[in-house]
Amino acid sequence: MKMTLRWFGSKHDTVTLEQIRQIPGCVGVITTLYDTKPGEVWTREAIRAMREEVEAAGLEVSGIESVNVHDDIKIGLPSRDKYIDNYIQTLKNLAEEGIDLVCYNFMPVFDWTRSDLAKVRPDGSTVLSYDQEIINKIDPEKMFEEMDANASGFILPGWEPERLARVKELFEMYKDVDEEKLFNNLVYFLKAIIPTCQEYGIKMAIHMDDPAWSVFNLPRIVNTKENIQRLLDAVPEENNGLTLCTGSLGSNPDNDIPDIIRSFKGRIHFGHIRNLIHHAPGKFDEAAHLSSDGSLDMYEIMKAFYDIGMTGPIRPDHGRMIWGEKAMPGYGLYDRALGATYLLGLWEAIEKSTR
Ligand code: DNO
Repeated sequence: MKMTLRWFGSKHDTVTLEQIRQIPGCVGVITTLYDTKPGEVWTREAIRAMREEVEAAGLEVSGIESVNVHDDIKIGLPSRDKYIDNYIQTLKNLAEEGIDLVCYNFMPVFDWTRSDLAKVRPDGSTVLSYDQEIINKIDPEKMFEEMDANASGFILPGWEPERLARVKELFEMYKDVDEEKLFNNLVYFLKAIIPTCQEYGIKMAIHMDDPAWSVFNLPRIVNTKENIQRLLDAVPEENNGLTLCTGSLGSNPDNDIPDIIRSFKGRIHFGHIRNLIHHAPGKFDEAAHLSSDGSLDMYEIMKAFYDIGMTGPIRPDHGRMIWGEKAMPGYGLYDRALGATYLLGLWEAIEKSTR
């Protein structure tokens, strides 16, 4: 296991590489070219500049989150082949710069969704939170504006403004895409890219749906043990793997996360580790990483990662906003640094007690 932190690049992140370098045990960043749009080819030069900046700070680029997938691929339009070719070229360029892990998602229209980006916890920290009853009252076309208005001026990952302008059109375009079609389009995409991934040694790691159910009646297909298994079976090459996100899967209490981790040994290339508190079905707040602060058992989760021999990167996912920090919701330094240290502590204890 390798401890990493997500970093959005010096132009977009309040957290610096120098700060990340001082989190004990953190060896790399998971980053992206935040200014690129889905469907574009990432140039070697831009990738190299990013890699060199990270390496100059004494860290490595442990993976990309995300190379976003163009909607035409998710919808299955004839133009998808052009965008798949571009995606393949980006993968080759990344591999040639020594980057071999790519996280992506296949959620239509919206990426991760929350009803509140700064819910106040009893200790005065603020967290991301979700309440289906609130979401039900929001006009889906207004969802971008809601998220944007609450983002404290930051561009949220997956909520880039150019999508905002097209939200009506996007809903229209996805009108006939049900779960079956979306699944087939995902398989089509993977079958097209996997030969390149095999040749260049790239691990693709799909992110789970967040939350783990359909939002605004849009189809969602990566959120239970069964549908993940189906996806892994449909494209059985190891390069077709997962970003195991505990917060996304854990939004549905029926998902047994340690069991899911153990079941997909060899296919989990990346881990997002986060805790949350369930209040009622469809209603949860994010929490500190510490098990006792939320509903997930972090010891059991880390133990499962340990037992499958996880060698890939993991990162503390969304942190609370604490100590007066002003940062992108979920992505401040302080609570994620606490999370990294706690998770590394669990790992050390598990390792030493197992030996
Ligand atoms: C939110 C993130 C997601 C994730 C994408 C992966 O904080 O977990 O935006 O990066 O879904 O493509």
